[in-house]
Amino acid sequence: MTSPNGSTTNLSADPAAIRRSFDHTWATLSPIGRDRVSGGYNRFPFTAVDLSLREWFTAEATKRGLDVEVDRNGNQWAWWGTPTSGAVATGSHLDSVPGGGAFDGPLGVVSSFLALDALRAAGVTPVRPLVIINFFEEEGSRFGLACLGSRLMTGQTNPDTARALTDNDGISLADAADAAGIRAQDMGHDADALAKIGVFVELHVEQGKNLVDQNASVGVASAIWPHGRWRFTFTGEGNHAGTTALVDRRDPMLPFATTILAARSIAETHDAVSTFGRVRVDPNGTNAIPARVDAWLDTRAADEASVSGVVRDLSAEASAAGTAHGVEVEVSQESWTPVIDFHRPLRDRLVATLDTAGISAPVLPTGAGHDAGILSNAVPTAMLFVRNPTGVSHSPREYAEEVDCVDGVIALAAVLTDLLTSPAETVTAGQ
Ligand code: HGY
Ligand code: MN
Ligand code: MN
Repeated sequence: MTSPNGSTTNLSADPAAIRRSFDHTWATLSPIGRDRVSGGYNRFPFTAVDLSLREWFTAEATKRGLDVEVDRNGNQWAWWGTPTSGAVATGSHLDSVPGGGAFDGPLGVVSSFLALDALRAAGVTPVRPLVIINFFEEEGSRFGLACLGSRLMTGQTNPDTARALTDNDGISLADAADAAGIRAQDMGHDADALAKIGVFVELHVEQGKNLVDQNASVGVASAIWPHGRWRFTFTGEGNHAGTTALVDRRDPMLPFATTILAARSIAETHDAVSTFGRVRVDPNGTNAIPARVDAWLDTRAADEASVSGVVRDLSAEASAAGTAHGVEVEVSQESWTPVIDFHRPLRDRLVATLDTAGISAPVLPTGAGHDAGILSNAVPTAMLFVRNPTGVSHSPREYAEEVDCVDGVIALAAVLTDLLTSPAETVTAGQ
């Protein structure tokens, strides 16, 4: 294979060997955090499951002779070569949404280790180090803010705000991190860590069906849709479900019900998607009219104006419904990610490298957020997608065909080979 820079590398990846190694590696990871009944995954940061995931990551790295370190924010780094500036970084995350699928995140981490194996089998001699990163709390499932590990590292989240984030049991990130051995007081912008990264490439299962529609096993990301999370709080009056006349009620569930239905119709008008997937009812008793309802809106669209339009119109609708029922409504933004356009020269380089390797990879946008998107504010980043036959994600039904996963490893290995054997100026500038 001849890379765009003209260096030839016989990345004679052996699909059968990769498949065997994939099966073995996947089998060691799969049981961790898996619900025996639903088959879904509950992998949340700074929990016993997370500790097992971190131990798995360290074991995979150690058996490959990689040096593992944990950065000030709790992200794990596995180094092939001496940590210096301008390294080629890859990896993804191991945490999940509640009841999530097996591939979202872990496919990128497993593929990174196997791509490293393929490079070594092909005798690739890197001119710079490779590092595999496991970012923590990418899903924001425990503390409510997605891509927390990469946001902290790049300074996109105030560390004091982050440390005060709490989970459903009221445990703060600071306390959970300290209990897990990560010094919460050290969390924050990590210029030293960022300086070590010349370029970051993340492989991820596609969360959609573009690759199915284009009959391709691997794709390259062009952009991430702007998206965010808003908390809608409906405050009424708790009371007895059996003795309170309808006219005397200030039931927050009613304006919330109006708001859920409006979220769908308003999303349609703005050509967006909106979801209320998480609700907290206080006191959540069958025979008690709720005092308060907290609900989280996740809304996304191809452009930022559409997302803002959804939030603006839905907030107005929620307030009007609240007034009609004597319920106070408060809307607060909890996270926001502007549109991410991936580094064009690097993206085109990946497409060219894959083409040279005989892999025709379409370029496609995604509505899903990723650490690569957050990091793109600080270093050139790119993403590879692996075909998802059903497009389903954030569900136990999420899966990818093994043959496509092997293609993903081969594609990642080809891309890493090019980036690891190219002159520095072509990598850090992504030229
Ligand atoms: O929510 C997302 O888009 C990502 O899976 N964290
Ligand atoms: Mn996800
Ligand atoms: Mn993910």
